[in-house]
Amino acid sequence: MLNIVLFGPPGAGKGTQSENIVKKYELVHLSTGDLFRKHLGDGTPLGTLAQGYMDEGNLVPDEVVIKMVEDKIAEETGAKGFIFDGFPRTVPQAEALDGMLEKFSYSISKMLALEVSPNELRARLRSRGKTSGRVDDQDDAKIDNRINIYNEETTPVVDYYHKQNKFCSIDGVGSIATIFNAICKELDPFN
Ligand code: B4P
Repeated sequence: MLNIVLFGPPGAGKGTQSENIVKKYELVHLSTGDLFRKHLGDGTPLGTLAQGYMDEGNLVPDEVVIKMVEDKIAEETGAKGFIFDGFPRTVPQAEALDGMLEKFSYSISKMLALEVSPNELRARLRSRGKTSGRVDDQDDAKIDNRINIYNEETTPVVDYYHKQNKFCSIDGVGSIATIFNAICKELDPFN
């Protein structure tokens, strides 16, 4: 079973590359950002709770995110594998993910980290903000807050997977196809 963590700062291309990975490797796409936006669109209490954090570019509390992911994994019986997009974003989330997967005798195969400079991230997010309607993409202060939170709270996750020999860095700048090829080189041996 192929289970991937797709990691990187906001705007690194996690959502973009996930679409291609899901098609090629037939994995279940589990994007915590997409799940929160779905809850928000459906008007659920979880969506309302998450909105306050997301609109400001802050992280939703760990216990809320972890519970949502746990429910989603349990729903997907018979999956060939999972791609975790935007999760884990903290070390407690990474530890919880390992615990959840263990219950099903699954484990993470590889963590792929998309590397993109802060200036490029800002440009991509601002550009998406013109059409996405996402409040968190439309304000420079919120974009900077997301990048700062990534540097402070999310980068320790790199070390977590390094220690397990699962970390792999991918250059996230270039054409979408070139980046996807680099990802496939890492994933094909598992297939
Ligand atoms: P996410 O939905 O995960 O959003 P993201 O980090 O902004 O997006 P991503 O990296 O997927 O960017 P994309 O491919 O779209 O999170 C949103 C919020 O949800 C968080 O701020 C937080 O509040 C909350 N949240 C989510 N998960 C959480 C968790 N685990 N814990 C706590 N809170 C959580 O790419 C961005 C843009 O770049 C697009 O416009 C795309 O077209 C462009 N692009 C992509 N690849 C490119 C390339 N190669 N070249 C040029 N442009 C490219």
